[in-house]
Amino acid sequence: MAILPIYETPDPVLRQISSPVEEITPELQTLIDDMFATMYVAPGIGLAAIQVGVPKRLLVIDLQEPESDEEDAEGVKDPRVFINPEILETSDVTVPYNEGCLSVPDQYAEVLRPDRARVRWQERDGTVREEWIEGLLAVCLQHEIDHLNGILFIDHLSRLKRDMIMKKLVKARRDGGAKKAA
Ligand code: GNR
Ligand code: NI
Repeated sequence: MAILPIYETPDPVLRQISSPVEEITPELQTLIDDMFATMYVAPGIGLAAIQVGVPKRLLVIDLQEPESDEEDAEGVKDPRVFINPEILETSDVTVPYNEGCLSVPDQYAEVLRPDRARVRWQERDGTVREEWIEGLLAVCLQHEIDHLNGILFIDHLSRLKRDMIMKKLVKARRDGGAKKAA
């Protein structure tokens, strides 16, 4: 399994609108495996294909993954695959959640989103499913579906907050890709 490089804002790749998956091929299965490997190493709880440069309507989520690439006492892995996900309906109730994004590294801000969403998608074997989704899965799924539409969580913030995050990102990079240097 390959660990793929993750694109970061302001790379225009992240602004592409992803295209529907037409056929579930062995290559797509490999991409899914690579996306999980990449997400676990990052680490993150979700990853959209466009974040690794593939403009397809495909995303993976594992809410059980806190900060390690191994199973631990916190629980076992719960890998979920969403192919061609569509939000059919959302509740009128919105909840704030302090979001982060692997494509906006180390920056966090509260985003308001509907607390429940009725979603239709295909599993990795092609099975079509439709369910009301809630809680952290609803937050994460809406964040990932935004990626498929070229939207980042910072787009939901005020211009002032977004500019502050972009400035901090530039500064963090200038101060030496701290993560790798440290
Ligand atoms: O790892 C991630 N954590 C997260 C936290 C709150 C809301 C959304 C997310 S998704 C993010 C990984 C990512 O960037 N997915 O696109
Ligand atoms: Ni993200």
